[in-house]
Amino acid sequence: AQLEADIQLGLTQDQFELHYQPVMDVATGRLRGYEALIRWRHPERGMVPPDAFLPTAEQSTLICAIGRWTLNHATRQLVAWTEQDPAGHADATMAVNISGRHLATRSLIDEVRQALTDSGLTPKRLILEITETVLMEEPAADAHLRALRQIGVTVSLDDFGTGYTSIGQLQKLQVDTLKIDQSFLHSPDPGTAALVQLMITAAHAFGLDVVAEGVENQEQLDRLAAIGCESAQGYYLGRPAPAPNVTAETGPHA
Ligand code: G
Ligand code: G
Ligand code: MN
Ligand code: NA
Repeated sequence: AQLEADIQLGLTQDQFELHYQPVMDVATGRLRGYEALIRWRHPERGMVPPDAFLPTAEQSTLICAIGRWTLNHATRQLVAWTEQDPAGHADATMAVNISGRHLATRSLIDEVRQALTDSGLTPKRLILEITETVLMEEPAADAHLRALRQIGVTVSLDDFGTGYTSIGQLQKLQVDTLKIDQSFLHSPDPGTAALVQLMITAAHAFGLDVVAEGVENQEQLDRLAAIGCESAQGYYLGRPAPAPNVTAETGPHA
């Protein structure tokens, strides 16, 4: 309860901030967009990572307040970058993580519409990341994602491969993009490469784009290029960073 009260206070006192991690085009090395990742700059505890407060926030409607805050800030930030550097950001996207509890609320649809109107961002440049588990377990997910896609926003299936979605189900889900979980790039098991190849082939067959997560070196990037994965994200391509340090030129640095 103390943590909940602290989060509530943090929201009113503007203690949260977003860090942005670039998503790069594998074939060209160019910027495709960013994922917004929340951080809590706590007055006494310093920078608090999301794993330390999101589980508590998810136990109440606090997670919806955090979600609204993130949507509003991330959309405005992308529009600001686009105004500063139109050439580098013309079609750049902004991905925002949406929790299951927030997706379950019908009001999310109006909140997304409002964030788009307030920021002036083109709907398709906003990507909502939904985890595979939420999509399978939240009864309202399908209908709400359908309504969100009707607005024109892009939906991405996050952490793919860690849950129980079968490849065949991809065909019926309300998603545009698949994010392959970073565990697949980091596995020492040689069979994993074939599995990644299979996921990418299936995703393409169903008309989905693919983002590989957790790229930490050039070999991983080369392998993704060879199997036709269009986008990649990871420390090798750029770490999550606060807004002032992000530019369209963010690129590989070993
Ligand atoms: O950097 P990393 O530690 O940022 O993120 C850890 C986890 O927190 C990830 O699973 C990510 O999806 C989640 N996360 C980060 N920011 C947000 C956010 O704004 N909302 C939600 N619901 N999850 C987030
Ligand atoms: O939303 P999602 O669960 O995908 O959150 C992404 C998480 O992965 C964040 O915590 C982010 O900081 C982290 N991350 C991003 N790139 C890398 C990477 O290359 N390696 C590792 N180990 N973690 C990463
Ligand atoms: Mn994510
Ligand atoms: Na993920």
